[in-house]
Formats: sequence, C-alpha cells, structure tokens
Amino acid sequence: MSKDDDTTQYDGAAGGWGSVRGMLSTFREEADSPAVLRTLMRQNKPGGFMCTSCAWTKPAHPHPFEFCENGAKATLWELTSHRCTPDFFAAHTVGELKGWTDHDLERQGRLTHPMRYDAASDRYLPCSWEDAFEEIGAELAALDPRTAVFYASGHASLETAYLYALFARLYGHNNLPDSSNMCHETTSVALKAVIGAPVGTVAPDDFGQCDAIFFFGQNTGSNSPRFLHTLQECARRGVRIVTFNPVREKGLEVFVNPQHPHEMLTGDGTRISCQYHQVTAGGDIAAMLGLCKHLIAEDDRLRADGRPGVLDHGFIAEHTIGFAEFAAMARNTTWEAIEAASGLARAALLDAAGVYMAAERTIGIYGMGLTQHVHGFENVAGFVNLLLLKGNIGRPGAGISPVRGHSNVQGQRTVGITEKPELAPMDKYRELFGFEPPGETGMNTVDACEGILAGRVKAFVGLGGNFLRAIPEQAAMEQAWTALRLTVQIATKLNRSHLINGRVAFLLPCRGRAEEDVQESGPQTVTMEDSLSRIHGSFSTHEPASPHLLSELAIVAGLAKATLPPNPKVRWDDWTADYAAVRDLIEATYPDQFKDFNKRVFTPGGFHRRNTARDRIWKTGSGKAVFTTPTMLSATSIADAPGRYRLITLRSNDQFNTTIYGYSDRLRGIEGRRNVLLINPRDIERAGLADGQVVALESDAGDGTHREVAGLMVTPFDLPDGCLAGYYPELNPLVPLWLHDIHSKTPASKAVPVRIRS
Ligand SMILES: Nc1nc2c(c(=O)[nH]1)N[C@H]1C(S)=C(S)[C@@H](COP(=O)(O)OP(=O)(O)OC[C@H]3O[C@@H](n4cnc5c(=O)[nH]c(N)nc54)[C@H](O)[C@@H]3O)O[C@H]1N2
Ligand SMILES: Nc1nc2c(c(=O)[nH]1)N[C@H]1C(S)=C(S)[C@@H](COP(=O)(O)OP(=O)(O)OC[C@H]3O[C@@H](n4cnc5c(=O)[nH]c(N)nc54)[C@H](O)[C@@H]3O)O[C@H]1N2
Ligand SMILES: [Mo]
Repeated sequence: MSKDDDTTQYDGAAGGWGSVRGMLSTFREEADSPAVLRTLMRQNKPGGFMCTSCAWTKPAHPHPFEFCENGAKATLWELTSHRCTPDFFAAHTVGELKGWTDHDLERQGRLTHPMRYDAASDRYLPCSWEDAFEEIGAELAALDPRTAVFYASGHASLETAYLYALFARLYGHNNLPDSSNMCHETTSVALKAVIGAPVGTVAPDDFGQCDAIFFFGQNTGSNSPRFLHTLQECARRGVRIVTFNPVREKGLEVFVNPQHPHEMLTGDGTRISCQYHQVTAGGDIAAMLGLCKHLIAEDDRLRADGRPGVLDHGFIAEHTIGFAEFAAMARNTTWEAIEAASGLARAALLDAAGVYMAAERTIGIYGMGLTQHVHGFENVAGFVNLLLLKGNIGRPGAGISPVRGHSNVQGQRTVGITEKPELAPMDKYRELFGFEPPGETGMNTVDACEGILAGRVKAFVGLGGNFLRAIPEQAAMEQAWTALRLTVQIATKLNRSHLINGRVAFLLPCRGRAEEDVQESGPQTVTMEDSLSRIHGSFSTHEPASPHLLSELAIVAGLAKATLPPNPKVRWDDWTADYAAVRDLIEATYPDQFKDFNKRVFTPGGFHRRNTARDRIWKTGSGKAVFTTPTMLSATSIADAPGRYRLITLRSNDQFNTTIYGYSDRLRGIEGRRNVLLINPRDIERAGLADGQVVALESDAGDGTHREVAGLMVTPFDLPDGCLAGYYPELNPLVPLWLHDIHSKTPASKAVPVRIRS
C-alpha cells in the first residue's frame, strides 16, 4: 500500500537514536542521579525490579539494558526528583488545578503526604495516616457495602491485589472494576468462551519456532517496545509478519535495535512486517473472514482434486465445534461485502492468506485495535477462527497472544479482582477465613459509571489509576462524581481524578515498585504476572520518594483493618509485616497455579502459570474449541452516514495511558502538541478543510447527547478514508458510555462515531 506524500510521517525507524534521545531527555528533566541509573540497570533482571510500564514478558537471559525507551521513561517518571508536597497544595486551590493539563499535574512529582480535601478552602490539607484510616473506615462501615466501588488500575502487585479483593469480599461486595475492563476484558470474555482460557496461549519459546506472525491492532513500537527485539529476531529468521492496522505504525515497519552498535551507527534497521494492510477501523471481522474464506475455498478446491487440503481437518474434527456452520457462512459471504466492510481489496487479503497457508506454525498477536469495539468479542473470536483452521492453538510455535496493558493487570485478575463471583475463589475464602462471601455479581467499570450517574454508588476507592480520565462520557461523569459521599485515591502522582472529589475525600500516597519496601520482617519482594502468564518477583533498594509513604499493601491493609470487625483468621498486621505470608495465602487459594510460590519467586524468566488451552484442554461448555459464526461484518454498531467518521483514540509514544510524559509522538512525526485531528488528505479535501485549521469534534452517536472536544488542529495523516485519529485521554469526552463491547462492556474507543465542526 503506498504512502501519501503529503501526510505527516516519520521517516526513521522505531528504536535507534530517537529512542535514546527520548530516554535521555526524560532522565535530565526528571531524575538525573547515579542512584537512579543504578536502579534502572536492575530493571527487568532476575532479582531486580520489574518495569512498571507494559506487561511484556521479562526474559530469563536479559540484555545489559533490559528496558526500552518507554520502560525507562516510566521508571524515571516514578523516581523523579520533583515532589508534590503539602506546600504545593497550600499554594493552589483544587479549582485552580482543574485547569491544568494532565502533563503539568503529574509533572509536579511524587506525592509525599496523606492529604484530606477541605471543601471550605477548596484545598488539600495534610493529615496523619491514623486519622485517614480511621475516618475512611468509619465512613465505609456506615455504608451499605454494595454501594461502594473498589477500582484497581493494573499496577499493584499480586500480594496487594489479593488482599484488596479479600477486603472487598469481607466487607461485602464484588464491586471490583479494574483497568482491564477498559482494555482486555474482551479477551477475558471471548477467549474464555471459545478456547476455555481467559488469557493468551503463547510462551516465550514459541517465538523461536513460528514461521508467521499475524498482527491485528497492537502498536508494539510504543506500547511494548521490548517485544520489538523478539520481532526483530523473528524477521531475521525469515518469519513472515503480516500486520492489519489502519495506522502505519513505525515499530511494525522498521526497527533499529539500540542494543546493536552496528545498527545504531549505520541506521540499518530490520524490516518487520512483510505486508501491511490498512484495514478500516472496525473492519477486522471482515478482513479475517476474507482470509478464512480463501483458505476454505482453496481447501475445497484441492480436496475436490483428491489432493491434501490446507486446513487441519484432524484437529478440527477432534478439537472443535461449529466448523460446518462457520465454513458455510464464509463460503456464502461475497468478496464485495468483505471488501466493503474491511476497506481492503480482495487481492490484498489473498496475499495475506497466502502467507498464512504457507506457514506451518503461526502466532496471532492483538491489542486494543480488536478489543475496543462494539463487536470486539467477534473480533477476538474471528482471530481464533483463523488460527483454529490450521490447528494453530496448543502446539509449539503457534497460539494466540493478546498483548496486555499494565504490568500486572493480568495478574490482578488471576488473584481475585473480578466483579463475577463465579470467577472468584469463594470456597477457598470460606475455608481459609471462615466467612460467607457475597454472591451477588458486582459492578465492572461501565456498571460503576452507570451506578455513579444514577446515584446508586456512594463510595469510590481507587487503587492507582486515573479513573475519571480513562473512562468514557467524561462530562457527565465528572458532574455526577461530586455527589459521592466518599472518594479515596491511592496514588503516586497527582492526576485529574484527584481534583473531582466526593464530599469526604482523601489522597493517599504510596511507594512505587522501583522503591525499597521495608516492613517489620525486613525488605519485601512483590510479584506480578506478565502477558505470557509468567510470574516474576520484583525487588528494589531504591530510597522511597518520601519517608511518609506507605506501601500499597500497607494502605490496603490499613483501610481494611479500620473498616472491618476483628477476625482472628484475618491478620492484616502479620501480612503487612511479611509479604511472604500473603504469597502463602495465594498458594493456599490457587494450589495448582502457585505451587511452591515463595520458592519460585525469583525463577529467571518467571515461572509459568498453567494454561489449559495450551495443552488442548478446552474448558468451554462443550469441552471443545469453538468456531464462532459472526452475524455481522463490521465491529461497529453505528452505520456509516455522510459526514460521520470513525474516530480512533490512540496513545502517543510519549505517554503511559493518562500519564503524559511529553509532547513528542516521534514515531508518528507529530511534535509539540496533542490537540490534533489526524485525517487523510482526501478526506480533508472532501470536507473542505485545510491543513492546520482548528476544528471541533462532535459526537454523532445518534442518542441526542451533546458531546464535544474543541481546539483540534487538522493534521494530514495516512489513514483509510472515513477514519480519524486523535489522542486518548483528551478525546474521551466523545465516547458514549453505552458504546461498548456487547459481551464484556469494554468501551468502544476505536471507532467512535463523530462529525467535524469547523
Ligand atoms: N508506552 C506505553 N506503553 C503502554 C501503554 C501506554 O499508554 N504507553 N499502555 C498500556 C496499556 S494499559 C495497554 S492496554 C496497552 C495498549 O497497547 P495497544 O493495544 O497497542 O493500544 P493502542 O495504542 O490504543 O492501539 C493499538 C493499535 O490499534 C490500532 N487500531 C485502531 N483501531 C483498529 C481497528 O479497528 N483494527 C485494527 N486492526 N487496528 C486498529 C491503532 O492504530 C493502534 O496502532 O499498552 C500498554 N503499554
Ligand atoms: N478513549 C480511550 N480511553 C481509554 C483507552 C483508549 O485506548 N482510548 N484505554 C483504556 C485502557 S487500555 C486502560 S488500561 C485505562 C487506563 O486507566 P488507569 O489505569 O485508570 O489509568 P493510568 O493512566 O494508567 O493511571 C495513571 C495514574 O496511576 C497512578 N500510579 C502510577 N503508578 C502507580 C503505582 O505504582 N501505584 C499506585 N497506587 N498508583 C500509581 C498515578 O497517580 C497516575 O496518575 O484507560 C482506558 N481508556
Ligand atoms: Mo490497558
């Protein structure tokens, strides 16, 4: 596919000197000290601490610098020398801070003291930990537990997450939304339904054995850059990498490895994708169906000639259900319909299908481009269809691999953070702690937002994250938020969610993962699970940002102890004194997955948690892997109309979710601003716009609600016709709360219906 000459673009590769410059400038601005450098060198090494950025796996044999530009930025951002102290809060009212940008808020540095909001002066005032716990405990104890929501962003460790979920259930609710609800919830629901395991099936070794990798909607260069090393090794080995993405993402085109002096000096990088298909936003169901249609047609043709086909019929017969119905649908769907819904030409799809047919072993990789759609479930299920056709799940060198977000988001789910009681270890809670856990299904993120809008929710506790900035429907949500009785935010840095407060509001500062955590029994280790289901220990000796900080685990235990009546089996103080005791609880709760947990904490490369689908044991209703017959070709639910565009909200190379490090989206050639509207030159002309013009976007979801973001600069960019792109979280006010994946309620942030107002 050719590139328009007049669009914004970056001609360099991913990695290379640009990534080194990116790291150095963050180092100079944030944390220029030898101690910080020493800590950085221990990042992602066995016995060291695990990166707080993405969830990509950490190898057993790390490189000298086992971190990437963005992993280094995340650490430097946490170990910054800047401090956001009580003096800062004395100097600024909360009302004033509401006018600040996300970047400027977090740039103030690490929070240092527990703070309580004082409505009379509209300021945060320092308070003691004892007073904070006591008041929050009394507030929670006075409420109906079912009106409280305990949110978790995916940073906190397995130990903290286990205790947080236990706290919620002892208190009396399953309202445990987490960041995964906005992210890979589609994966948890769809993969569970079709292969019986809610997580990916690929292990690190599989990348050494595959012949092809298919990529749908994941931006490796920015969001999991260490994975580029694996991709580079694969590409060099001759593995064919085929990408489907409306945006030509640099990291999936060319990579210059900063660990290789020759590449750095010559600038010669490795070509990553051999084919790059700019599918329209929401066009993947059709694109994948096109691939399947061609395979099935070829198989029919060859077998009619008495030759071996291309499908793995043995596998299909033994291990799957639903093939006949799916194949009939694929045969009956016309190429015209597939081309229209995918935005791709039949010839392009045949090229991609050719690679898949020729490959013995294929890995499927995906990210938010598949999950954040109204029919995200069908996207994921469609990808599984494609892999099942050739038996590419549950054998070496093959499998499906969702690339998860936060560094422990997958792990939090593993140890009980879920609103669904059937997924929580209720029997073990009864056995270990002697209480009857709540049986009622709790609230996920969308339910919690609905509950807040309707006034049913009274209290919100946030274990990390920036809930109000990350969710859809921002305007209405911010307004409803102030009616909450209690808001408690456990955080490292100041963000917008700390400025919209309930009537009683606390901001509780915690230590970060890159910092030393000493408790009564001595220095503590915490653990997390990566995207490939490997569990790693994380340990740091870096001095905490302030002597007044508590660990996340100590804060959760402190809140729980102040809220709940005493119970001799529930030993918050002992668990805080020694996190190994919490790992023993995790092992007792999940004996199959966490056998010998304390002994295996520092296994190089982590230890693998068992995934049944990897062993071709399908824990689905039928006991088989499932072919899903889609009833739609587009992952969007709103029909195209004149002037209506599909808006993709995405991340720049200079942010971690709502944390905005800076204004350089180097890999897309967008510098100095985030208030851009990316649109292709043909659409600019058709709409009568001009490059550089400032416009507004309005919601066009047909529900009569006015949603708007103004002040966006028209920026020509290589995108499919009818697709726009811009940055999350600035564009979140445009996403309707009801526009989410039907099965998992993951907000549909990737094809948001909008119109342009000039
Ligand atoms: N540095 C850094 N690392 C991060 C994060 C970060 O913000 N910064 N965030 C972390 C988190 S929580 C997560 S969940 C992950 C997110 O990582 P990704 O899954 O990569 O998420 P996004 O950047 O939102 O978008 C993914 C890609 O989907 C493409 N896309 C959009 N719509 C479609 C579509 O309809 N079809 C297809 N095929 N592609 C589409 C976009 O162009 C983009 O390249 O990264 C994690 N890692
Ligand atoms: N439109 C649109 N919306 C989206 C997305 C999108 O692609 N488009 N992506 C969605 C996705 S995938 C996700 S995961 C969510 C992200 O939603 P969240 O997880 O809620 O948001 P983050 O930006 O990761 O949270 C940043 C804050 O976490 C706090 N923090 C950082 N480190 C720590 C720590 O170690 N401990 C504690 N306690 N706090 C810490 C800091 O105060 C920081 O300000 O956003 C979602 N929203
Ligand atoms: Mo995420």
